[in-house]
Amino acid sequence: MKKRKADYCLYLCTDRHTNGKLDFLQIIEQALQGGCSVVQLREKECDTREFYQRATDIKTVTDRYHIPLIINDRIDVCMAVDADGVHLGQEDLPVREARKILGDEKIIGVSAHNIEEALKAWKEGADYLGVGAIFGTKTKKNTVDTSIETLKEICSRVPIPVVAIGGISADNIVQLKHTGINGVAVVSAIMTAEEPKRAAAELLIKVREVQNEGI
Ligand code: 3NM
Repeated sequence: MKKRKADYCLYLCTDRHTNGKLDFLQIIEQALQGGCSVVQLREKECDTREFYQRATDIKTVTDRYHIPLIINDRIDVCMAVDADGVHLGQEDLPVREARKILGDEKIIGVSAHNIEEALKAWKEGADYLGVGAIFGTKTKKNTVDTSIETLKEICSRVPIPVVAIGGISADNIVQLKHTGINGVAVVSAIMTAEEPKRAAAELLIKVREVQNEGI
């Protein structure tokens, strides 16, 4: 991976709630075989040691596929396992402070729900934005609805990659045509799929279709 560069077309955020048939690392591996281009380890319910262990385990898989690993919220865990970067929410450390700790080599992504948050994150040095929730989602509570119009405006005014998130499935990606996004981030569409590899491959086809028609 070139310094702080990544392909954001199909961004997998992990979740513990899976299809119950495959184990966590099997799902990640299948998702990568299906074409996921970035993985974010997202853990909300475990202690630091377990988070660290899961990060170590998942990194052995992402490294094998040469896919960037992003750690949600936890700068310390990112540094401990030498992941490729972190993803920060609006309640986490500001980008400038995170950059001081992480240095110039690591990717910093930020969740933004409106144009002000997006511009601020970009100006402070974020490498990409996650913008949502675009569609209804059962995966995360207390999301902020973000319209496709807002998504489009953010893409036109912020010169860093933008990834749409929230309720995205192979059926609704088409609605993101002409918004200017660089990719989509999904949790349940892959983590709870019967066949994660096939699910990822189908999502990727849809993303490519949209890209070809002016994403
Ligand atoms: N962040 P699914 S929505 C992790 O709006 C996350 O910032 C969101 O899960 C935001 O693809 C979300 O299953 C969950 O809908 C997305």
